[in-house]
Amino acid sequence: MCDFDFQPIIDVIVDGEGDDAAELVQEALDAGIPAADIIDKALVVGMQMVSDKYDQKEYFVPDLAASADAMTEALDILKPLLEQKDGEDKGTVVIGVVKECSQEIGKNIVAAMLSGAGYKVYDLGTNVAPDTFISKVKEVNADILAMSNPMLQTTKYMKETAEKLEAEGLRGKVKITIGGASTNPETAAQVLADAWSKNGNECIRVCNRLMDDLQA
Ligand code: B12
Repeated sequence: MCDFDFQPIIDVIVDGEGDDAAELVQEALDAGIPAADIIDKALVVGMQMVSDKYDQKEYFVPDLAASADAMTEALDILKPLLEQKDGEDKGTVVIGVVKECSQEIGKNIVAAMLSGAGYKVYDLGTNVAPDTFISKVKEVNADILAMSNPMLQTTKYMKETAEKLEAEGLRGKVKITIGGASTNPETAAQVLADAWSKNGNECIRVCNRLMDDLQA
């Protein structure tokens, strides 16, 4: 099973061929490949190649959009599998992409994986203003606020949100975790978040640790 050839899936993501992506992903599932492996070893790899081509000015925004559409078609098949719960109720997470950003694929993966890991997830979508994050956190009594930040220029909104949470007196009750292409572990400190993770699997481990901290 580990010698499964992910290259055809990588290629259709790079070429932005959605129908083919959906078909090949279904074939991988039928061959017994776990959804998380298809994401990590094919979809994310393909998207990184797309990103490199964009950096090298070989691809432009319409190419990014075509690859993103292909990825979305593939994820439509995988999401229900990621979301299958293991029965536990681990905590409540509010998640969204920060203000002025509409890039949501990474956030969608993380939201689905957290849901599958037993978290109750409220997904606010994209372009979420700091006040919108705060009202949802209050409304659902969230344990964790998870912000996705694909673009460097929107980093400031995570800090603004953390400061507003502090001003509401909620900082002791609500942990903040962040991620996205334009973040790293240092960004977490910079925007007053408690944690950063690279991907959905790490985010699950981080949220489990944050829940332990809250309950300590
Ligand atoms: C596809 C794409 C788009 C698509 C998005 C479609 C969609 N429906 O989401 C479209 C075409 C719309 C787009 C538009 C733009 N994009 Co764009 N885009 C990308 C690209 C190539 C891939 C993003 C992606 O989906 N990756 C696949 C997913 C699975 O990976 P991911 O997002 O990184 O998510 C993973 C982790 O980061 C993490 N994660 C993500 N969120 C969270 C949240 C939490 C809480 C945690 C813990 C973890 C986590 O887990 C995920 C799963 O592993 C990236 C390059 C890149 N390296 O990411 C550029 C990129 C993000 N885009 C970029 C830019 C510049 C733009 C535009 C400004 C281009 C333009 N001139 O118009 C616009 C901005 C539009 C806007 N205001 O939002 C830049 C940002 C640069 C910067 N440093 O600020 C990047 C980095 C490209 C580059 N190399 O320069 N883009």
